[in-house]
Amino acid sequence: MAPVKTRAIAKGTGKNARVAIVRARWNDDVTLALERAALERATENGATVEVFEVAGSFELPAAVALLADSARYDAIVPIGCLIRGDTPHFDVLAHAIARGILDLSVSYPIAIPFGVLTCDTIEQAMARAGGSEGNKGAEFMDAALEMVALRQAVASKSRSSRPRAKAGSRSTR
Ligand code: DLZ
Repeated sequence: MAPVKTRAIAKGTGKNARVAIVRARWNDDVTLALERAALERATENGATVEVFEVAGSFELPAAVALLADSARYDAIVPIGCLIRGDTPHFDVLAHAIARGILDLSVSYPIAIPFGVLTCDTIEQAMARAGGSEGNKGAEFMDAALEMVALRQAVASKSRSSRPRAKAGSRSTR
């Protein structure tokens, strides 16, 4: 039998998803443009969105954890932009933030994409925030909504494959 291929997301799958965007203010021009595209994509898909701000990308994992603990959201999209400077600061931050967000994404039952641009120059960042390379903010939101859809698909498959209790039988739990 031919294998069945299923893509997790179809247009509109994010309908009714509750989404938080948390944006770092460092490199404001870039992060505001990313936020705009993410917001647009979420509303196009019927999600409801709340937007939060933090100072810099380093604060993003802590903010995501706080929002995740509230249990109010199906997806939390952190948005930041790191630009390489003259010191090793960029590498330290980039690795710590990526690790922090990865750990959260596998610890909470919530969609948490990696929404931080790591660029050598501001020009590279602007190119990815609505310039020649598109707007990664929309892609971050697509990734989040796709994970929400995947979670919903897995939950409904588990429900439908669970054996039903016989009438009159009592649960042992
Ligand atoms: C300090 C700093 C530097 C040098 N560069 C950036 C950057 O390119 N992008 C960014 O989002 N944040 C930067 N920050 C700020 C840190 O993320 C953080 O806000 C501060 O170290 C305070 O914790």
